[in-house]
Amino acid sequence: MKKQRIEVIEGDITRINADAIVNAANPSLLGGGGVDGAIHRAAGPELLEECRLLGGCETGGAKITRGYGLPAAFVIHTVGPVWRGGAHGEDELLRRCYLNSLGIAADRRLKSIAFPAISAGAYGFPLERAVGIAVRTTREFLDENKFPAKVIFAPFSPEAKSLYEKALLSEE
Ligand code: AR6
Repeated sequence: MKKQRIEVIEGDITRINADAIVNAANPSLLGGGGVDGAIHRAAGPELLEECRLLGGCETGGAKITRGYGLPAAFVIHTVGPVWRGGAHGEDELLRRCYLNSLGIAADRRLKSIAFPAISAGAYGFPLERAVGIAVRTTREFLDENKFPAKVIFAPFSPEAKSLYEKALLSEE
């Protein structure tokens, strides 16, 4: 049951045809590099216009906009923690990114949502640890919620893909 609700699709998250894709944003919500830059480029300038109205977002929080030029109808913008060695609440803040993003998807009764590896790029969170938190938190949430029906993890490299697959196997 649970397994079918989680899928791993390697590649550019902006191409994924889910109800929502998650953006690994920064507190300004006004764009940046990495997956944030790719999402804004693919969505077009209207996304930035809507983001300007949101007034930023705290670390661990999440806010939703429309997807504009993306195949996804919505973008859920979340702000991961900057890695500062692991003793500054980074794990819990990353967990909140997943819970808050999934919570928005559940409130809206979205069927599918795709996540990049939040914080594991420019923000320096160790990838394997980030993937473990992503998988554990998502599993917990899906155990208690009907929506979203499907969660897609979108690793951006073969190495990242195998880390998701390993985490999904080891926690069954
Ligand atoms: N599709 C899927 N994953 C991607 C894509 C893509 N198109 N591009 C990169 N990744 P990062 P962060 C992966 O740096 O660490 C921005 O400037 C990437 O390989 O995008 O949360 C924001 O504005 C990595 O595994 O996000 C913030 O300032 C993962 O996405 C800051 O970076 C996250 O890398 C946020 O840093």
